[in-house]
Amino acid sequence: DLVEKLTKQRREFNYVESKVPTYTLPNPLVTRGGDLIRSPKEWNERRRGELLELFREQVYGRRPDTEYSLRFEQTAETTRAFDGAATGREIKAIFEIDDRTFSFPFVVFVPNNASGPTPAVIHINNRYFVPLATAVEKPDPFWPVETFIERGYATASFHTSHVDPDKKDGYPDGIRSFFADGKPPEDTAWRSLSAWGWAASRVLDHLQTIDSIDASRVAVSGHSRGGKTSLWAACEDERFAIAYSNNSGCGGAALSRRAYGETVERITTSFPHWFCKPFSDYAGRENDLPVDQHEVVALIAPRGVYVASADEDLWADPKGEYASLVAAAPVFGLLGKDAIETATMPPLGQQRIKGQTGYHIRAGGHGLGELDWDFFLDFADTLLK
Ligand code: GTR
Repeated sequence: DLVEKLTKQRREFNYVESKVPTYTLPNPLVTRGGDLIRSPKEWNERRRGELLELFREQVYGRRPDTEYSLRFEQTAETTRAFDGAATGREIKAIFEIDDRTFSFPFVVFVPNNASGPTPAVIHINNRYFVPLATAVEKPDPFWPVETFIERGYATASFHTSHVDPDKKDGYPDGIRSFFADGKPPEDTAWRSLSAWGWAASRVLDHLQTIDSIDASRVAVSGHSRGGKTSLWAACEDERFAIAYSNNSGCGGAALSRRAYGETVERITTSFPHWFCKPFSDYAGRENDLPVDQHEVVALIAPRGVYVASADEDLWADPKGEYASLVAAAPVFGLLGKDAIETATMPPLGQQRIKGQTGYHIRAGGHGLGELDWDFFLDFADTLLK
């Protein structure tokens, strides 16, 4: 079966549930000093900031506070996309620090016939850039623009590597190096995942200038490394109303302590540019992490979080992805919101939604397609419409 096959392929990784180590998750509602958080006020004033700092220092790195200017330049437009249903624009985000500039392109679509400002989804595309012309001509299940429009959503997307190249030695060409004026990154400085999430926030800056979009109803989404990014983007930027994390696995929704499928050791070795240096120190000793990934979900509370898995994508640990969503429920509860608390996963191909959180596990392998989007938009409808 699948577990046997995968175990043979990747002998050093665990795919057997009974071999998951025993662990205790850190309680998101207990401070580092051991105090129990009892009110929304205490959460906001004492715990949320502390947790955010822990993730910056230990996992994703700290963003720079260097001042920059940002302007948006339109490079292409079509007002009649999809038989007149949408207007599409290609935009260049141009950053300036002193006399240096950096830019990345993104594409935005807004429905033409909406009765008022619409919600929107910003999709972090880790695979490729979809220029305006391609988006109009060729349906793409990875970013199904027409589906968004039909369902009354505006949408925008950019390609991660245009912001920070997705490779070990890509630093000199990315936004991080631009901010550091070419100096090498400090151990606890931001890495690519955080840089991509930051870029999603800059796209949101642009959406805030569009009258036909309601910027208080914007979701951020991503698949796999993009799904790790969408979660962290929503932790760092509280303007995002929902984070959708698809097949995000290790360093995304999956609990690090389960060490099932991809591990901290493997991910920090294969992708040293994704996480800040301290995260790699937890290789093989996940139990020592002061945080775990359920607390990323908790940091997004009381806003919406949607997690999706695929049953053959064991590398991403579907059980661990679901478990972190459930383990964050007490924080939603403290903040007066409902969230999924059921310990057992929903049946294959069925969606579970409760209040601010939603989940599905689809049949098949690692990927993002129409079914995932349909389920996600059903969830988004409950919170944004
Ligand atoms: C894999 C990586 C995963 C996931 C995936 C992807 O190689 O191990 O963590 O990010 O790539 O982004 O598709």
